[in-house]
Amino acid sequence: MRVGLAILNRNEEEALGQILPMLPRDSVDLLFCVDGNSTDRSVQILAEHNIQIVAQQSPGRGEAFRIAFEFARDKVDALILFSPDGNEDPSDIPRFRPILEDGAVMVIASRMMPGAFNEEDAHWFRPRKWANLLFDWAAWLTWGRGQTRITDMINGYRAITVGLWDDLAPDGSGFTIEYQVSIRAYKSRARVVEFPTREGQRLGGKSQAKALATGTRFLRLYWRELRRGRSSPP
Ligand SMILES: Nc1nc2c(ncn2[C@@H]2O[C@H](COP(=O)(O)OP(=O)(O)OP(=O)(O)O)[C@@H](O)[C@H]2O)c(=O)[nH]1
Ligand SMILES: [Mg+2]
Repeated sequence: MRVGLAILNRNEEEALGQILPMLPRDSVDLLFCVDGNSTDRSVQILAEHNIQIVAQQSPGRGEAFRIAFEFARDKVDALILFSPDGNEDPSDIPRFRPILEDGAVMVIASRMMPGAFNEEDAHWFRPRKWANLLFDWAAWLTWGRGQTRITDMINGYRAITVGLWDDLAPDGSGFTIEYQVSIRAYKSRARVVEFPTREGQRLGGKSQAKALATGTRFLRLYWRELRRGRSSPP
């Protein structure tokens, strides 16, 4: 099985320099970065590390996912999506392949299952984690009953086969893309497997996910998927 690694980056110059040397390059068959029009030194740093850059014209993570699959579809069988901002542990990258080779069509690094660590676990107030739990349970109760519950439906750190991506045809924008892919995976009863990960702290740079606006978009997406039912694509 050919597995590619797609780095999704927008203005992460501070983290990139630390994270890129830690990538286990030998464990993947293709490595590239979808850059969302960074205005900092990201592109130079990526080039210094010999990483191919695929340009992204319109903004948002949904668009970045679609560009990554378009670029890689005839080169690999599955793509690992990776954010280089310090949240995701590069030493997890080799863990995806054996699970894919075992037949999973989506593999998620979960910050929510037993043995995992969420960046908010160090505090008592965990608004993002609680919102995540709410969205996870709502989707499972609506579409997932009878299937193994996905504990971290919104995490970006995951591998998806090209076949599943095409079946689900996700059109979500921005930060809703992961939730939409996870919901549609339930709808099509796809084989999703998770493993526990440790979420790190952001290494500089700025968050691009505004909590309230993102939460509202998640609610809208949930409603849209509910109205859509189980049509094809799901
Ligand atoms: N290619 C591309 N990458 C993006 C875009 N928007 C965000 N990203 C990247 O996606 C990753 C996740 O975005 P973040 O802003 O860190 O969102 P988050 O992880 O929910 O928030 P933090 O807790 O602040 O880390 C980062 O590596 C960003 O650089 C975009 O429009 N295009
Ligand atoms: Mg982040």
